[in-house]
Amino acid sequence: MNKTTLWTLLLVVLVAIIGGYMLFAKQAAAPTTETPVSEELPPAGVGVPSEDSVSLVSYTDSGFSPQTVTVSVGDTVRFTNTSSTGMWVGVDEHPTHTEYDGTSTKEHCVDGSAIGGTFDACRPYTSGESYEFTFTRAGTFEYHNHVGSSKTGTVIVR
Ligand SMILES: [Cu+2]
Repeated sequence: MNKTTLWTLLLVVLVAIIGGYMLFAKQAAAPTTETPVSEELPPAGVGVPSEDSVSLVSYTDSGFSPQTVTVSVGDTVRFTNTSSTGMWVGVDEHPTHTEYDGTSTKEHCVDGSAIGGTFDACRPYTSGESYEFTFTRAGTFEYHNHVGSSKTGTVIVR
């Protein structure tokens, strides 16, 4: 083996090493360009916080449960009738329902819903129906079932 053959062999080995390295580097670099895409996928849980601002109250034959809920201004309370009777959620005082905004049932109930955003369902909800109200003012609001006024509850808005 002469000197020229040795140098040629060395050059071939060197080219093979560099070529192999470049090929490997290209493959190794590929996943890093795809990583940001997979990190953009998780926002699947983004809808969870808005679901947290809805408090659930169920109305059974023994009354409202839980009896007292505490929420923040802007939060919604969903009252679901799971009883065998009607559920007309209305802010105290029975029967006028004035303690949320000063207006009475005769003033704010029009065709089965409250105008002006007061805390009054304005009609009996049947079993399985839900009445939702979003509290826009702070305070302690006692309420009752207008068609079964011995059943009461309290919403504290902070
Ligand atoms: Cu009432």
